[in-house]
Amino acid sequence: MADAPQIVLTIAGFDPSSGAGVTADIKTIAAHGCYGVACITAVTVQSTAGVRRVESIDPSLITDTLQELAADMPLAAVHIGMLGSAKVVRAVADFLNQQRTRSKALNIVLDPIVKSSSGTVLLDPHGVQSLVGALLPLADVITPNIDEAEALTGLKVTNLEEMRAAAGKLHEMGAQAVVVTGGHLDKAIDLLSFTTKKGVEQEVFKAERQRSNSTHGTGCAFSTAIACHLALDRGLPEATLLAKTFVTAAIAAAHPLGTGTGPVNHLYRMNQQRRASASAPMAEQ
Ligand code: PXL
Repeated sequence: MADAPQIVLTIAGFDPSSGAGVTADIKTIAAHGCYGVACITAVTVQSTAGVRRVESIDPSLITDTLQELAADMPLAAVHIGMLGSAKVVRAVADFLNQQRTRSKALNIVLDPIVKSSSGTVLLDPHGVQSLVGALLPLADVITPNIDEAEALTGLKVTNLEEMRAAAGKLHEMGAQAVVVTGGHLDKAIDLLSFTTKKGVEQEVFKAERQRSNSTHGTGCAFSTAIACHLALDRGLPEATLLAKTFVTAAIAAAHPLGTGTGPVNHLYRMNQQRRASASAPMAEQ
């Protein structure tokens, strides 16, 4: 029998269009050969056309779900997406503190989601404060886009120099490693910044910006892919590079779905495999 897959838990909101949120994350996790489990933090009413409504989940339901899963399966990595409120942030932080005392090996990736791309608030200001105080120091890596880097630091972030400064401030605030994603800039620049014994090291990842209307869920796909690579024992620079490659390919292979910003194609590798097996000669009976 093949080796058991690494288990990756995503703690995130539900987007019924499956471009972002837990259902999208499960696709990303499956695409990386891991087994995905999920804890829903909020339910949204949305489509590719935008977010219409957001309802939080009772924090005690979240705590019970997390305890149930962690008691049942060894978690190799946890991905944290939309949280919604300070109460939910605290429930997740309490769970992760408890898990970290049990297993130092748990990889934690925090995507500090504050707003949807259409501007709906997905974490209130009190929640942002709690996230900075309780979750940011627990995470192995946080993956803010430039708007989130601005919201967390209070700094203006519009170019690579300002991304470097924001990452530096996030380290001062307690972040061990940061990837600031700048997909909206002219060049799609991501900055990985991490602390070593020698001090802060920074690596820049550049790609041509893709002109595409299928970018719904890029942040979730990127941060979840990093969680999968860490679960598979890859280092952070390699995980970042591979996650960026995954998202670029998922945008390029996306089908135009919906009337608004379409979802990326998380499962593009399945189509590649299907095409490859369709063109392979049949085995002789
Ligand atoms: O893309 C950010 C995001 C994450 N998670 C959920 C969302 C959104 C954006 O709308 O709805 C559940």
